[in-house]
Amino acid sequence: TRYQFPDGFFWGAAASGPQTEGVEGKAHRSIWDSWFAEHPERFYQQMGPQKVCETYTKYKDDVALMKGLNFNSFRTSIQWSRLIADFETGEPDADAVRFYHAYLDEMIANGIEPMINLYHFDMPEALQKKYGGFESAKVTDLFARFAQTAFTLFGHKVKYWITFNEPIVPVEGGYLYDFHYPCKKDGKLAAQVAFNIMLAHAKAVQVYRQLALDGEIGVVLNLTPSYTRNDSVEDKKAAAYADLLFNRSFLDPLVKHQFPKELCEILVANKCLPEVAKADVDLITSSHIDFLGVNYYVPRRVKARESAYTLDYFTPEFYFENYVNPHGRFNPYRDNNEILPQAIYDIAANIRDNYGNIKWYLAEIGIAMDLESEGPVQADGMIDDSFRIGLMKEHLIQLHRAIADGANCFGVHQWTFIDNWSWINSFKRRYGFYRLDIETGERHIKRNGVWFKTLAQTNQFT
Ligand code: BGP
Repeated sequence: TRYQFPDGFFWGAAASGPQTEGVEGKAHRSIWDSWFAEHPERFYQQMGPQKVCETYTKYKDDVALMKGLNFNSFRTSIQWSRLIADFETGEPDADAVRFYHAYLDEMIANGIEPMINLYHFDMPEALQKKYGGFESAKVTDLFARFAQTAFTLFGHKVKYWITFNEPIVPVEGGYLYDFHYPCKKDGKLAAQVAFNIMLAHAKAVQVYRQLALDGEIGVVLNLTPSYTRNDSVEDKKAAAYADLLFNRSFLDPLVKHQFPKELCEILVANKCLPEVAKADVDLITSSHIDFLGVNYYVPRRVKARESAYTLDYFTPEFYFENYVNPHGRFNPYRDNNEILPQAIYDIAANIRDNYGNIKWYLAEIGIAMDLESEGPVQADGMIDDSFRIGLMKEHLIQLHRAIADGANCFGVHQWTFIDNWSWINSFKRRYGFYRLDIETGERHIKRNGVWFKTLAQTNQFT
C-alpha cells in the first residue's frame, strides 16, 4: 500500500534551545544550568546542558543537514535566558539577537519553515530565585514582555509561534514529582503554577494579536491517551480522571475555552484550588489559538485504585493507579515503554470530535532507544535503527487513516533532529535522525534519517 499525505504537509523535526544550543554566548542561566551546577549527580553520567550539540556555533552546517533530509519545517525554541538581557524590561541581548536572526535566516533561505517555541521547560534562574518562577503571577507579565520582544524582533520572518511545549511537564516534574527543579511536591502549588502558565500563554497570545503580525500562534501539548484493563465502570472512571488531570486540564481551557467543572471540583475537594482573579480566568478562556501541536510517545495504562494512596499531598494518582499492560507490546530498547500506534488515531479522533477539529500537527513523535550509540551499527558505520523506521511507519499509517477519516492534521515532526541532551536523562536515550558523537561533536546519519529523506521529498511511503 502507498500512503500519500496531503499537499504541503509539514515534515521535519522538533528540538529545543536548551537541549541543543550550548551555553556559549548566553547572557543568563536557566534553572537547568543552575540545577546542574548545584547537583550534577542528578543527571545521567553527570552530563548537563553545558556541552550539547552546540547549535550556537554549528547552526549553518546543521541547517544544511536539515535540507539534506528534505525538511520543509523545523521547530526549536528561543531561550528566554539567552534572548533577554533585562527580564524586567524585556530588553534583548545583542548577541542573542544576532544569533537567532542568523539561525532563522539560514532556515528560511533553505526552504525550511521555522516554528518557534518560547518556553521549553527553561525558566531563567533569576526569575525562579526571585519570584518562584510561575508560582508568581508577576512572572506571567515578564513572560509576556519576553514574548513581545521575540515577536517584535522575529515576527516578520517567523510565521508559526508556539507559547509553551508540554506545559504540564514542568508542573508535574517540578511540583508533583521531582524530576524538574524546584522539586517541591506540593499539589496546591502545582495547580497555581499550571494556572499561571495558562495565564502567561494567554498574555503572550494577546500581545501577538495586538501586534497584528502575519502569522499564527499555538501551543504544544502532550496528549497521552489513557487505556484501561477492561470495560468495568471503575476502570473507565480511572481513565476519565487521568484524561481530565493530564490532558483536559490544559486542552479544555486553551482550545474549548472552559475549565472543566470536574477539575475544579477535584481541586476544591483536595484543597488545591489556586487563588485566581476572575479577569485572569476570562483572559485565558477568551484567548484563542490558531493551531495545536501534539506530542505523543507512549500510552498511559490506568486501573481503578486498588492499594491505598500513601503520599501526604495531592497528585493525580489519588484517582487511579498506573499499571503495566501484561499483553502490551514493548520497545525492546527501552524498558516499560509500551508501543501503541493506535493511540495516534485515538488522539486525532478526539481532537476531531471533541475539540472542533482544530488544525493540528504531530509536533513530536519519538522512538526512544536507550544507549543506542552503543547499539547495532552496520558495516558502513551507520546506526541501524530500522526498528525505528518500522515503528514510525506503523504510527504514520494510523495518522494516515485518521486524516482519511477527517483529522485536520498538517504535519509531522520527529523528536529529534540530532541526538540531543535530554534533561536528567542526558544522552542516555537517543532519538535523532543523526547520531551525535559526544566526544567529537560529529553528526552521522542513521538508517531512519535516510528513510525519512525520501518520505519528506515524496510526501508518501509504502
Ligand atoms: C518531550 C520533551 C522533549 C524531549 C522528549 C524526550 O517530553 O518535549 O524536550 O526531552 O520528551 O524526552 P526523554 O529524553 O526524557 O525521553
